[in-house]
Amino acid sequence: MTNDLLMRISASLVEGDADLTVALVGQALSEKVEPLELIDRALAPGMKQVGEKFSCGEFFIPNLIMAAKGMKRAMELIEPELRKRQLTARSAGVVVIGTVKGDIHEIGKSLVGTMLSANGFQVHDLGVDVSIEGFVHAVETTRANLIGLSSLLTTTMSVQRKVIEALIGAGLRSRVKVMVGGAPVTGRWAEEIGADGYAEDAVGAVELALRLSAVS
Ligand code: B1M
Repeated sequence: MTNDLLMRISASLVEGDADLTVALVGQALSEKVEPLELIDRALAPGMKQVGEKFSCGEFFIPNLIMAAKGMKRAMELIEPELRKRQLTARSAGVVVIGTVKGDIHEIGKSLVGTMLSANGFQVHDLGVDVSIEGFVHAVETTRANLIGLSSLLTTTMSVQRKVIEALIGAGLRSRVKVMVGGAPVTGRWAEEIGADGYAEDAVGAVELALRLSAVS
């Protein structure tokens, strides 16, 4: 039953039927399906499929927009459930997070932010298309010990490097650990640009943030 429901959620996302996605996600939550399972086994695979269809020319921008709308509305239902499962009451650290300049993909970044806050981090989410100066300013004005840079486009990955260079220039690099992520980002890239770590997904991002906070 759960498998069938998860497949229907995924399919509704791919078809761009946001109302159906929301209804099915609501049903799954009321049937006590774990929110992370919903993301990992239904929503994320659905979005991946949308991306693949876009890549091969079967889907166009409106399909991406409709799928993103379904995903965002589904996340509005799931986020309170994730927060309810907050694992720790103590503050694990302070994180500034955002999607870099030139990039407006927000879903993955927001999911990482939500998961971090559900795990005890105080999160300052700067949004999308965040300027280099915006990141530097946020580190200056918060007590952030971590900064998270999300990038979904090959063309905006270089901005992650520029933010790190700007942090060095502002004398802030030793104060914050830098984590990077997003579909085209790899561990090798993180190493190349001098970041402190890379995470493939939101669960990995929490593990990484906890590890980096422990040594900062
Ligand atoms: Co765009 N897009 N998009 N898009 N889009 C991709 C990323 C793409 C892979 C699709 C494809 O071609 N297969 C492709 C990028 C190719 C590349 O450069 N390598 C692409 C493109 C080309 C574009 C445009 C250039 C299209 C155009 O206009 N011609 C354009 C760019 C706009 C811009 O940013 N300037 C564009 C626009 C859009 C929409 C606005 C229509 C929409 C976004 C809407 C929104 O966010 N509000 C959109 C969407 C929806 C996608 C896909 C289909 C889905 C992205 C998503 O939300 N995934 C995407 C295809 C794909 O990724 N397979 C695609 C679900 C989300 C949960 O996963 O974001 O990967 P994700 O986040 C994960 C991990 O990456 C990781 O954890 C998250 C949770 O598990 N993670 C981190 C993310 N950030 C992290 C930070 C961390 C750690 C982990 O630490 C700090």
